[in-house]
Amino acid sequence: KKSYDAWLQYEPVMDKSLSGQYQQYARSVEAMETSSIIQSAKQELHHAFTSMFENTAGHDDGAERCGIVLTTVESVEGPLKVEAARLSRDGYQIKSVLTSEGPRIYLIGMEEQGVLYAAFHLLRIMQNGSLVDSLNITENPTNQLRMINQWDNMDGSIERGYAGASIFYDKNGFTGDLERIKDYARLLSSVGINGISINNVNVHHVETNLITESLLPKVADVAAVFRAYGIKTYLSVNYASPLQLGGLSTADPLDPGVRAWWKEKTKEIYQYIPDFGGFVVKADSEHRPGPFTYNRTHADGANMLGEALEPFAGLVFWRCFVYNCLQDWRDRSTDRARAAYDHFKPLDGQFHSNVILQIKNGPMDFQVREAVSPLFGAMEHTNQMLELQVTQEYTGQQRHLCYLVPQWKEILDFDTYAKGKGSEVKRVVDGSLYQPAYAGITAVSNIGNDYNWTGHTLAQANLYGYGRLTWNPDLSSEEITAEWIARTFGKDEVVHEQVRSMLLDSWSIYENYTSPLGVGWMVNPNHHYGPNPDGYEYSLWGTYHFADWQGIGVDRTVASGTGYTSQYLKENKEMYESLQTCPDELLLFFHHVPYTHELKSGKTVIQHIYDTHFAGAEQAENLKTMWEMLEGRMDGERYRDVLSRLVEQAEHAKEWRDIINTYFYRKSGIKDQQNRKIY
Ligand code: BDP
Repeated sequence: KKSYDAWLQYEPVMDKSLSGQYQQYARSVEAMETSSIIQSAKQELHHAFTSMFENTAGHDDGAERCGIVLTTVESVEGPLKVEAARLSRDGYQIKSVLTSEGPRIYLIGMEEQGVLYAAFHLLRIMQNGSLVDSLNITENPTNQLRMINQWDNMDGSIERGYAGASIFYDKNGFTGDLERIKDYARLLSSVGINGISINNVNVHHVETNLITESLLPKVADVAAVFRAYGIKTYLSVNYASPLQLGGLSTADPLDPGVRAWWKEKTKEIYQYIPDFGGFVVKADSEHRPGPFTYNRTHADGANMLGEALEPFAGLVFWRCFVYNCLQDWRDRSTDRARAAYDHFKPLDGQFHSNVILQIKNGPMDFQVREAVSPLFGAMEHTNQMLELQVTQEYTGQQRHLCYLVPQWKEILDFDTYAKGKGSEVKRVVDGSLYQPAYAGITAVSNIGNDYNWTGHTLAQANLYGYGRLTWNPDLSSEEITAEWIARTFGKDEVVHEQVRSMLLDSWSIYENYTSPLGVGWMVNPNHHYGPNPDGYEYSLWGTYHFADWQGIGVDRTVASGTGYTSQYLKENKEMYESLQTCPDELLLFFHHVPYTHELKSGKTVIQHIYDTHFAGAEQAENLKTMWEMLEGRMDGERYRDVLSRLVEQAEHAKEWRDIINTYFYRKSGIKDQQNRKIY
């Protein structure tokens, strides 16, 4: 099925002259090395060429001394070698060369994974129908760690998963379907992902056993599949493992017995998986155990694991999503948005060199709109990693179209001013600002065992775009979108134009009919789908918007609120602190204002709410109409799948519109200037 192949569609090349040119190369694929990664590259090329050309491509190594040559810098000779020496670890070159024996394309990787990336890149060029006879490409990834986090549970469910069950687990064991996992590895590797953690950050009783001899052989099988695609395997671990698995009476990170236990355990893991990546840890958050139980800091906890992993060059991803979810907001002296910074900033410089702090993009929780976490750039002596959410928990759960690349671009381009102007988040996490030992980007995956991976077929674009941005955060939303459409749907210009504008507008459309002006939430408790102005499981007092009859918003200023703005550096602090300079879209994130407060747009807050909600519901309806114009321009399966979701979205957008508008009308008593229907 086309939806299963996602963006790895290798359509027959119809253009005779292009096809002729490609086949000159495709008829022989020669590899200078044998290794599982190089095999994967060859396999992918072979698979692609078989479906692109009528005459199956030749595949005999060395049969003809022309065609495509796969090689690492080490094995390449002459001038090619000298030039390739500028590559970084995962970098590669693609070079078309006319030799005495005929034309050749060299795919040269600094290491093997670079060769694989080069193969995927060459195929991308061919999918796009571009010429390949004078290629001269050098690519180095901007980010060193380009990760994905599965939130899969061993019972087969996926925390915040909206695309079926897990492809890894079922009934508290492994599915054993390594073919499916391999196809996932192909998708990930094709966009440059090089690390994956394969279980939920909430590590329950069963998953705690993943690091025991009963399950490690299975983890090793999965790791072998990913290894062949240049992807390292990581596990989320339970901080309290020494209690559950080791029979110890404590998990105190300073207890010698506990430390010895983790060292032994880690050694054991590496016996099964010699290139194991390391641990992801959620501690002291939402009922997970952690070092606070023992009056220890998060540096104590993380460093204990860091030391255990160090002999094997493993890493610890220690999550900064630490807050007191039981906090009662009658006490306004604390603010959830402050929590990560308050906990971690004082620990700067205390973390082991292989510990990386994994920081969610915002200080709250993956809302449709929130401020960027002030922790970025605030810890000069600590490895930092950005955590995004590809799975659409608060952004429509893959039932609504919400293309997140434009949101991620804003986050990456946000200037922290940590070292003056030009200290964007992307420069913090690519390591260029402070030169930390490790840095990068990670994200929660949006895939499951649905035949199209992501439930909503167009949500494939989020996974694609995420990967591309981790490779190169300077790619524009437009470039990424155009690539994805061409690779997924081919060259039809009408499809291209419609899908492009649908995707690029979808985030703002979703924002329009959901929670306004950065206030966030307003969703149903627990599952977080659909409108509920006061719902949220961790707040007994309505969600965090403090709406009453006079006004709305969270006062996070130093002057009169929680003081959260003080966590930013001067430029941003001043911008957010003042009502005059705080951007409209984050107004209610930073300020509590009367409904009649006038925005920079000239509208009052209440009128803005009404207008955006009416507009958003109309825009959602329009997405459906736009898609309907594509009937007959693609396979029926993908057409119908997307259509059915857009129908649902249009309906639910109206529900959002009515519930939100009515809520604020009843609170404020202020009428819509245009007298539209509010219930
Ligand atoms: C929230 C999710 C929750 C996750 C948590 C986390 O609602 O399911 O466990 O984040 O990131 O967004 O740990």
